[in-house]
Amino acid sequence: MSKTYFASDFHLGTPNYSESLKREKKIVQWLNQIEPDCDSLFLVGDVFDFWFEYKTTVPKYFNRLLGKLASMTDTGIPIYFFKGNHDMWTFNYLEKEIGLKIIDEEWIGTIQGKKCYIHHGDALWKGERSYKIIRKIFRSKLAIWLFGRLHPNTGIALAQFLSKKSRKKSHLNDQLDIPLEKEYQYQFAQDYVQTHDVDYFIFGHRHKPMKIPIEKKATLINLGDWISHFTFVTLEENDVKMHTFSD
Ligand SMILES: [Mn+2]
Repeated sequence: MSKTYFASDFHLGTPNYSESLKREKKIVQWLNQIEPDCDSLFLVGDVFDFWFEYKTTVPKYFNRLLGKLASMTDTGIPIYFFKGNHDMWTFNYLEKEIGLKIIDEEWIGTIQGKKCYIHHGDALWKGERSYKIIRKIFRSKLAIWLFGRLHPNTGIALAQFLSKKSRKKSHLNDQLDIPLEKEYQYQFAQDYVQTHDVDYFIFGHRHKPMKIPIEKKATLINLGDWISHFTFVTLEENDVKMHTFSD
């Protein structure tokens, strides 16, 4: 029986080379394990802690993962790569060279008979207004063009500095143990089901594994992360299951 697999928030590149490499090898091990019964794979954002494609070069590293993904798409397995807030600057390398299907925002469709709404999970809720503006600027052609003018050594160093800074800040402001009613993804999903028919909301971004029933018989899923949880989700035979990978 074939399954659809979901995971997110590998954040490869952080906190340092050796830790990231360890995680990358673990992810490849997981991919080797799921490949035989994987009918499609959804990587729901923040695969990389930083990614930027220059016209003639891409960040070095991550070759084990990219090679594995390329070999999977070569055998015909569709792999969806959602832009996260850390790795939105992909322009066509991952499509052309690795064979990934790049998703800018949400993906809405039916998988194994279930209606799914899939998104990285940032900037969904109507209250996230100031963040949405910053996000728009980051994704703008002008910002991308300007960043592309920087020498990669400068640009990537700057990006790593900013990423570290934002992580420190978000750990203070964005606690994982906030009550469910205050979770933006939960608020968004509860609103959305009032007017749309959805079985599963599947998000990343919060690094907080969740599988929570919400109104109208829908379920909210957060994929967790591969920094401390090593969680993934399968959709199979009308059922959604959360798993923890152990090597
Ligand atoms: Mn994120």
